[in-house]
Amino acid sequence: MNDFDVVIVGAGFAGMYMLHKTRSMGLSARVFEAGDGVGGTWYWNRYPGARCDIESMEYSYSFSEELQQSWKWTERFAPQPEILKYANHVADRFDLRRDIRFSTRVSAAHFDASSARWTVRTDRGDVVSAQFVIMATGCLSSTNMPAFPGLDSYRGERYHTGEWPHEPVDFAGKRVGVIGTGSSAIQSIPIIARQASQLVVFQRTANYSIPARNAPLDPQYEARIKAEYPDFRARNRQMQGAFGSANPRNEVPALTSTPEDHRREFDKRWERGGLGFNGAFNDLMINQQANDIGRDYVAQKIRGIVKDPAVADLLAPRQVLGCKRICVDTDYYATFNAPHVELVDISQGGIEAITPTGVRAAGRTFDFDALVFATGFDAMTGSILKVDIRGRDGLALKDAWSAGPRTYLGLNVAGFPNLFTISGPGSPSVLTNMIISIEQHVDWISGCIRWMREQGKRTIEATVSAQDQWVDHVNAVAGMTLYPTCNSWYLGANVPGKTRVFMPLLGFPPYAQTCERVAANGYEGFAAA
Ligand code: N01
Repeated sequence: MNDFDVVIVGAGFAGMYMLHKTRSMGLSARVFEAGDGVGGTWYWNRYPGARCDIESMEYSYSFSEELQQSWKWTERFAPQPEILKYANHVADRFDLRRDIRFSTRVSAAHFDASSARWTVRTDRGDVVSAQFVIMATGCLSSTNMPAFPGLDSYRGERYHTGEWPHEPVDFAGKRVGVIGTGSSAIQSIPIIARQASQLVVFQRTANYSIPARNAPLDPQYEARIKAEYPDFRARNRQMQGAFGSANPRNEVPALTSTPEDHRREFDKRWERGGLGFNGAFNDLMINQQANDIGRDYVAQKIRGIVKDPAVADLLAPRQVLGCKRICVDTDYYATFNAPHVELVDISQGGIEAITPTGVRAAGRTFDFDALVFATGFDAMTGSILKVDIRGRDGLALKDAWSAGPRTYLGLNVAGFPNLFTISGPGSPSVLTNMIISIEQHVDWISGCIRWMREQGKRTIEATVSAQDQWVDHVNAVAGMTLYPTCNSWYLGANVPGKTRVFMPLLGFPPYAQTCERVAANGYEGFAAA
């Protein structure tokens, strides 16, 4: 059996930086990656129109000044192929591939208390031992394919946005159905519509989408950022979501502002485009009445774009603005003005069945040449729980999490020594610029391992009481907001049977400070032996 200091599961942005960091500490590491290349979510999500909703100058590693100075983004919001190219560039630049086993999925990780080591098994028969196991499995990497009746009977082409083929898919002249209206659907629908002869979109819940206003990256802006990149990064780390310091939240409540103020601020942000729309007022996520003002603004915008009032009405979201992650699009709403594009409301009956030739829904039957499932992910816990993880006394992680994920700091689970989760549930993760959260976690885990070596400790694990308090804290923070009011994937509500728990923690800066304090106090809340 091969012995390593560290086994890392996944070679997305988290796994790559973790590998780089462990190597720089002189530790031996092995990464296992299910795909045949690096990039994680950007390796799998190759659907038409896939691009990041965080601006390019921010959605990249900050740990290497040489890297951030030398890489050139071409657009304000980077498209998936360019982000994948960047991931490959990083892998080459830091010579990462030699420690990554591609096309290999970790199937099990079991802890042995007597040796204080993990035994890790893969679907290709590898059995390796490691002191530390680090789950760098990504938050949105386990696709959600609902068990629609008749799914397997379908005879046409079938795609899931989260597992898109590597070869381009040609929809020219085809009748296409898209199920779902989340970010993936909203990005791909306008492009599919340009090719397809007929496009039918099945919508269960109308979503909020803000124009991206994507454009070639302004060279002057790029030069300005690069002239002070470390300061720019530092400012962004002070933001709630670790991004967007150039367009911060307007620290004024909507409730005490006038209708003219509302229009001016929302107009400004709608014109600027992107996720900053949600920062128009500081009470949007904590006060329903304030949020209603934002909701009505978006509905009125949709009515201005979509010509058929009945379609515009269907597209106008009802739930709290920002409760589900808002989408960022190019021409999404306008696509429904095309005569060959139809929106079908399935909010009442859902998809009744998939048939051999298409879909039955809303009391009608539809025939398609191709069906696109844009039905999202088993977020945050899906990929972790796919691995048979057993901690002390054979405790299975899926049992420890049977009532929803429980972690301390989103980094470790009581009873699972030396197992770390990068951007795990209970950490800010998906509510932030993921790469910055990843860096913060990797740096913290590395510091912890270094401390253990210095102190001669073999194991570290969260205490049950620290974990209980942390879970209560994450819930209490979410409970002060409107986030828990809708069926979002943040709550696991998109996956039938998944326990409804708000999984990410709001607020990057206080979280990062807490992690620093915990470390400075000798890893407070952890037991090390
Ligand atoms: O997935 P989603 P996504 N019957 O879960 C519908 C990130 N991302 O892949 O809302 C019928 O948002 C579901 O309906 P409902 C980003 O963080 C980022 O689009 O549950 N419909 C919904 O409309 C994003 O939030 C980018 O009622 C069903 C859709 O499928 C996250 O990934 C781009 C159904 C799923 O939407 C997930 O986005 C893309 C059923 N049984 C993704 N089950 C960027 O821009 C589900 N649906 C960086």
